[in-house]
Amino acid sequence: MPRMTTADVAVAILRREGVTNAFGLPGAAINPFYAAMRRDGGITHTLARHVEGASHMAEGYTRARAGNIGVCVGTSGPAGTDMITGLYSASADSIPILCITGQAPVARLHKEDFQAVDIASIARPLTKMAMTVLEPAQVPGAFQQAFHLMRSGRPGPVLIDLPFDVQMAEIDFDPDTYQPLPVYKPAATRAQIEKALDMLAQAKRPIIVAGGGIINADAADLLTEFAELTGIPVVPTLMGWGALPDDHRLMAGMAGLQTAHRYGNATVLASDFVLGIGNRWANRHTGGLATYTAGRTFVHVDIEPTQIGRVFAPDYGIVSDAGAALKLFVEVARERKSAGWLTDRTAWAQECRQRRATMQRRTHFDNVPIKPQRVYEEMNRAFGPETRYVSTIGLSQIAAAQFLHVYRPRHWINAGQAGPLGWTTPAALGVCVADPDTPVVALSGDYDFQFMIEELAVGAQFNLPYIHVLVNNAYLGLIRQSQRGFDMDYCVQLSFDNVNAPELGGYGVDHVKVAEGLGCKALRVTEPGEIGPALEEAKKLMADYRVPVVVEVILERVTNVSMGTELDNVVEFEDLAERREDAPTAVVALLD
Ligand SMILES: Cc1ncc(C[n+]2csc(CCOP(=O)(O)OP(=O)(O)O)c2C)c(N)n1
Ligand SMILES: [Mg+2]
Repeated sequence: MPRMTTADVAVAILRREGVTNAFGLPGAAINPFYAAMRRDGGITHTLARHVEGASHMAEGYTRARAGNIGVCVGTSGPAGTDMITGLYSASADSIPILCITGQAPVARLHKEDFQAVDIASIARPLTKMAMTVLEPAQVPGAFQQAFHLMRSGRPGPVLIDLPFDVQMAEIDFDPDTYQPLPVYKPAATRAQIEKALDMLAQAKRPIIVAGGGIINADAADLLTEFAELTGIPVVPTLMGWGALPDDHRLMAGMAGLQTAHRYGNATVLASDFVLGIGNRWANRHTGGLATYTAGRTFVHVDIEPTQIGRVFAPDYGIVSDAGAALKLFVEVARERKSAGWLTDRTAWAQECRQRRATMQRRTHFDNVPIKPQRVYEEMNRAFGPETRYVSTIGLSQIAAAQFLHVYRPRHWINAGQAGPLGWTTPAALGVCVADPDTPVVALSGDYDFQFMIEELAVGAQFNLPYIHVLVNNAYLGLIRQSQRGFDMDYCVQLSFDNVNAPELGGYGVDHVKVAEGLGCKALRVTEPGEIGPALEEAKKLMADYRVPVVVEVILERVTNVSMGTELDNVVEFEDLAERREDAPTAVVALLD
């Protein structure tokens, strides 16, 4: 039996569980683990500039490809606390990441040792398991259990905290006979699916609400097949966006208070039946529940039993992995179709499509300073369906969801529930590591960009090229807009006269200089006609230099973005599209 340090055991298990990449930064308390990674040589390590950045890189890495599990590594004390935001964001969005921290020696944990913090207790509410491993012989089991839990049921993160002496201790372990534990995923029964389809058959105006669980289950194709078989329009949630291509005839638009389409909300309100699959009725999707649920029958399918009924009681709940449920939905629907039992939904689907063709927001503005809507129009022109978008939060992200087009699963990568400012840059880098062959376009407001700007150096050092569209309004824009309710504009200004860059005219930080200082390329545009050429130039720079390329667009300082408190009272602040030229990149042509 091979005898090895538990650090070597941990790395051997990571390898056998399929890990090829890690994001992090070393410190004294995690050096034995780094030594083991070095000895093994099979894990590519990306050195973050901030440990929170490493945790978001791990998230981006997981989110980019089915089956990926991002690993982030840090030392004891502040490294673990820095990664807490990543654990929160990952758990909130059902994303598995494995966070490994060093720790003070076991015998000194209670002595207020240098950088000894009870990280497992801090991480516990945000993880499926958080464990300080006190016995060296428990290390194999801890890692085996970690992978089992991350992949089973509702996916989510795990933290394993390894005291220095535990990492150094030797145990007997045979890597060759190590076997990952079976993964548990509940599956719907045929009787449950038949009952759901019976209920659906009673409906006149049904829709499918497609959540991120479909993406996690890698079941977008099954969703598309089911929608096509039954002819039922699909409303993706923000986490499910891309499960059905935006140009699909059954794509009915997103619904919600912010990241939503006018036609998406109108279709939800017109519906009488909602089949939710792998979704969690997020409050920014539903708005007020009275409006959302009135006059509608709900069937809810989710992998996590306690999610059924959490937000409101559905008429029928099914505990199932989205993929397993959809497989049966397709099977039974196909049988019913050949038996001639399926209701023809053509008229209802056409009605939804008509709404899509008539309820668009205007994007074409020629104003200087630039209006944000125009940026997304130009992005739609410049970036094809293969593009993976990465964004976090703010007016920038809300407008992106309203105006951009997403055609494939995992091509809208967003910290949906937690929305931690600063997430975009490191998450985009994690996506680049996971899939270097697909173009990545990140989108940030100026504040999100400034939060973790140092991570750009990681992209420059490790040659992780992507385009970062930075929409600069010199404001905490979303919070400025929400402060209208308090009749104030307080602590939300990012503008100042930069003594080194008077040409910025009070827009504050010189992002171009900072990005260049970090080893990236950067362009700035101030006129709408310059956006398209700048995006093309960015593609060239990215190919030539293999580093992140920032395209900063100087926006008008105040643009309010459509939002509201109920699905039926989203406030519009701009003219709506009336002619094709008002929304020239809309997928469904505006009816003249
Ligand atoms: C860590 C953190 N703190 C505060 C917030 C609240 N918040 C949400 S959006 C926002 C302003 C974002 O400004 P910016 O990135 O410039 O985007 P804009 O809304 O201007 O497009 C703030 C402060 C948050 N989401 N995360
Ligand atoms: Mg801003």
